[in-house]
Amino acid sequence: MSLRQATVDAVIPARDEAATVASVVAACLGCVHVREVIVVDDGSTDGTAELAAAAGAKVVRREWDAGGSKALAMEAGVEVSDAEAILFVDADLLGLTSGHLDAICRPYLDGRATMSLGIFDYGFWSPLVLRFPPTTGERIVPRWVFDAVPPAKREGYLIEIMLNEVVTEARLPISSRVMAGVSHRTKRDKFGRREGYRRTWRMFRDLWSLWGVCRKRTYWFYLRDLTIER
Ligand SMILES: Nc1nc2c(ncn2[C@@H]2O[C@H](COP(=O)(O)OP(=O)(O)OP(=O)(O)O)[C@@H](O)[C@H]2O)c(=O)[nH]1
Ligand SMILES: [Mg+2]
Repeated sequence: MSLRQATVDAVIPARDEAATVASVVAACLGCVHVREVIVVDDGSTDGTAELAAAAGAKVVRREWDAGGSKALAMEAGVEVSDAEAILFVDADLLGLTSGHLDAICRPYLDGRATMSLGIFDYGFWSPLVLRFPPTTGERIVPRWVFDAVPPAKREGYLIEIMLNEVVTEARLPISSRVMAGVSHRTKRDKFGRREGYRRTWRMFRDLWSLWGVCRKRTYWFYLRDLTIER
């Protein structure tokens, strides 16, 4: 019996993820804590929305935003949900099972963590990666945490850092674990070598731009308030 009787919806931002979206939706639907699975697509041209709907997700389309944005897709998903907590999951995961998501949700529902995370399986390097500032897309937070990120800071790939900041600045407990066997299709897999590296570089450049914007103490609070679970 969980301490918190919170409703949880899964929100999956997806842009051209036809190869993996159905299996990710299935994993979310199988998570014992998840009520509804919401896929937010903007402008996919590969049938992502149709595959997600066929797999049992509610699909939200943001076709008016030609550029697309992971953060704005997450925002649109939160807006159509009235759940007390949101389990964010990327649509490009390989090897994800419902059990991984159950394990992410549990510390939140037991009241042991305000934010609970799943990290890719990096094998030998996982213990190190678990202690990096997390940029993972797999995390559960109460909706107030998402709402506390100012709209001006809901930008592309930076959103995860902003969620970290809300939780750490409030000195709230965080839980993290390795999702054994889970990886994702990288940008090279999706777009080919050249375009893949270009997009990865752009993402890291955006993340690097936060240097000097985010307070360094946030990372210290993160480490201090972190519990690593199996
Ligand atoms: N709806 C929507 N989803 C997006 C957009 N950009 C990224 N996503 C989704 O957000 C999730 C994470 O995006 P990725 O591009 O895989 O980012 P990443 O995993 O952090 O980066 P890599 O390590 O380079 O793969 C995936 O499910 C994407 O489909 C977007 O513009 N719109
Ligand atoms: Mg990815």
